[in-house]
Amino acid sequence: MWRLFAFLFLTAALACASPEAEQKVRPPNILFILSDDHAYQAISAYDTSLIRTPNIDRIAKQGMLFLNASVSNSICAPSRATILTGKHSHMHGKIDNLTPFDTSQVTFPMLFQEAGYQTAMFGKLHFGNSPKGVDDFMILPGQGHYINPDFINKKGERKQIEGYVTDVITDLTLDWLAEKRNPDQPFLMMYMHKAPHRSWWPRIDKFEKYSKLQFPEPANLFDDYSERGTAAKTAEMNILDHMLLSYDCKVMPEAVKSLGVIPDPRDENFFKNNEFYRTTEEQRKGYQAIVDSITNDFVQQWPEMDDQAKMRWKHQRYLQDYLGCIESVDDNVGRVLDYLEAHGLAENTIVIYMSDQGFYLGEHGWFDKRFMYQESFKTPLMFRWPKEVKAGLKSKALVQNLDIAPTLLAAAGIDIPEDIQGQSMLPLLNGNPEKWDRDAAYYHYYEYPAEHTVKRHYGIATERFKLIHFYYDVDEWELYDLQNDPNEMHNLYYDDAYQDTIISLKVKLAEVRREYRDGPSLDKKFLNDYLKTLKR
Ligand code: SGN
Ligand code: CA
Repeated sequence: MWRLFAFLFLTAALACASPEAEQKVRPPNILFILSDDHAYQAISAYDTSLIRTPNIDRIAKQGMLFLNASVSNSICAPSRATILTGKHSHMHGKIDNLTPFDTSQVTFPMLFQEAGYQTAMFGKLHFGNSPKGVDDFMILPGQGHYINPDFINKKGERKQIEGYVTDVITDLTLDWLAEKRNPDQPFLMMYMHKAPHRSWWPRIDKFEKYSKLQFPEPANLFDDYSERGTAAKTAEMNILDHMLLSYDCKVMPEAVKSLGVIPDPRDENFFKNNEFYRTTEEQRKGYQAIVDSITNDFVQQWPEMDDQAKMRWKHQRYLQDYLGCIESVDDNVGRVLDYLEAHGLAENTIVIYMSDQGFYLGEHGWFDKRFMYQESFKTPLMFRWPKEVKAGLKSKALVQNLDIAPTLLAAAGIDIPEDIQGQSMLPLLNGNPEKWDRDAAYYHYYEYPAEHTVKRHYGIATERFKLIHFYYDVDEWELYDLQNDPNEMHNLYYDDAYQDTIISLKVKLAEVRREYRDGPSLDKKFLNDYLKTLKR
């Protein structure tokens, strides 16, 4: 509370001083934009081969683009808990999507609220409980829906809003900025999209447009996992084998059955389980016409296709819907950026765009995330603050989602709690990269046994190498040389030429686990086993 008084006092005092002086000390506003499962391969600031995202790119061009940002656990709710607390999963306890988030913990919006910020959150949180530290919120229940979504407000009421989820979340955000924002207070806006999460339903016009487009394939679409361990071989996220024809690819279930394909329950209940049942009559007509044309194409082509052609057909269908969702995200980000500009707010508002993790768009033959391999370990991240950060910067630093909270707190001049494990990225943003000392990013994934069957693993990534240990029902190590093998196709763990590298990486891994207090490294048995692996 004292901070609020200090801030109000300062503002009042400065009202008598020059406008420049006020500009100088006024804490920045924060617009934190989070998307769900947005692969960096689908942002043109990173990669122009799949889609143009001119609005998201604006943030990068006018600020700093992080080329090696990663998450500490590549799955939705754990990553969000890490963003909000600045801690690794084992410290905040939300190790997977199922464990409830312990709301007695401090999250950064609470600290902003206490410091005198006006705070709000709109969109997907996915904690199973309501956010703390926000004056206003409208959140999607659980994963939420794309079409005519329901929202939960601060009073706990549930309200359905007609429209497409990405547009609706943006409308709520813009309405709040226009009608509820108090110009005498700085604001923290958490603007959090559901898109482009599975099952990838674009708005009707984008669905139509993208269903007619074709996209390039990644070099390793047909990865057979022969040079990697058990985990990659047993994961159930292969586009050919595990992507569903109705639920995901939007072929009418009768057509799937008529061709003798055994339907998954999610396919059988296409209408009940999917977004279709939420449409108004008019929306239904629009979607149905496109679903019918997809179904016709399927019926004509599928019987003649071999497995390779089926993989290609499903991959195209997948990208069409996924990228159609992204175009709406980009348009809507543009609406909010325009609002900031039109209202003189752009200069002193920090805008962050990131995803809760990356995603496979066919690399290794996959969709989904979870693995520590590049496409899901890395996440898009860009940061704009015209008043303090130069335009057009790029950083290769090994920043992680746990650095968001301390960075924003530092930027706002709010004390960073001592138990936060992330580091402020301000030195990088201010052009002092020598003050950034992380040389290995730590990762730990837990959600197994579970959907997609990605085995538990932890590891470290340096600028050049990645060392991963899969455990629980296996005990396997993998090493990748990111310079010589950027697509991570060859596990080098058993290669004699890399044994010294492995030892130094294992020492680093033990150090990092100790520093972050990740349980087993402090355990005697673990240390003994660990020393044995060094002597292997
Ligand atoms: C759902 C999806 C999964 C996805 C998880 C986690 N299946 O369960 O494919 O991995 O969410 O996603 S679905 O049949 O319900 O679409 S996360 O972003 O929430 O972590
Ligand atoms: Ca996600």
